Amino acid sequence: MEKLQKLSEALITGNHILVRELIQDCLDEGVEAGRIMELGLIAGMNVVAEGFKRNELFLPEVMMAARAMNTGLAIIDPILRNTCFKLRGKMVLGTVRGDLHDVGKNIVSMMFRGAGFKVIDLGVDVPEERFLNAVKEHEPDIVGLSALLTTTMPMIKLTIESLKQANLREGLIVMVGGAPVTQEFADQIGADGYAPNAALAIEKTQELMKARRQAKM
Ligand code: B1M
Repeated sequence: MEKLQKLSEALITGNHILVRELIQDCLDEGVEAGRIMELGLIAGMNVVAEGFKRNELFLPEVMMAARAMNTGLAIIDPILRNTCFKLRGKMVLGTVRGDLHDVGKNIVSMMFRGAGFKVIDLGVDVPEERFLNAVKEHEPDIVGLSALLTTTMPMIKLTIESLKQANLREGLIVMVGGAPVTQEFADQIGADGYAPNAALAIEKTQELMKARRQAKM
């Protein structure tokens, strides 16, 4: 528990080398990867997000913290990936056009993988055409759209409209999320599901997939 606290602190100060070392220490001591992520990495990133909101932290500090977060996620990801073997579904995921935030999207990606989904992660600043091409190529069950800026939220709507225009929307589950996204917005733009965090996104997706299967019977 003390190590997880230190890990949070290392993340908040953007010390990615210490983050790597502390994660390794925790793993060596047998701390579960999910706990390292929740109580060390996500807990630290939440403090950073709150500090930025209150003007106590500034962009360079936030960028260093985000780099430390992504260093940590890269270590935890392969471990969580190996915890589940049954393929539950396939998801094409990305942060929409104009938006470079990837910490939350990376957590969603990792947790879905850990829950047994194959995730095709398109990265950040993903234009509509790339989502369309990925849907054609991979034929996923789910498309996941993440946005962190109020100015890029409309890109979620445009991506859904592009899917419709290309006749690719039917049969797909579109999940949306990101700090400014709400259930109300999701309803307005015709998404199937919204979740405020990665764990609830998995729950909601599974609920929607179950409802689809039952509707087909
Ligand atoms: Co930016 N930024 N940022 N930023 N940044 C915000 C979003 C902001 C709210 C900060 C603020 O002013 N209070 C603000 C947006 C304001 C607005 O739109 N109204 C903002 C701004 C303004 C900007 C810039 C414009 C700043 C500038 O340049 N002047 C710029 C934009 C760049 C661009 O994208 N074009 C910018 C840049 C950056 C950094 C590069 C410094 C860095 C990003 C680094 C990176 O991602 N690699 C950064 C960061 C880190 C933040 C804050 C501080 C933290 C975001 C984060 O990582 N949160 C953020 C403040 C905040 O959110 N309170 C802020 C932690 C993460 C775990 O949470 O991403 O919400 P989150 O993900 C959660 C859920 O939302 C959900 O699950 C995740 C995990 O549980 N979720 C989904 C996410 N996607 C989902 C998808 C789903 C389901 C759930 O289904 C598919």
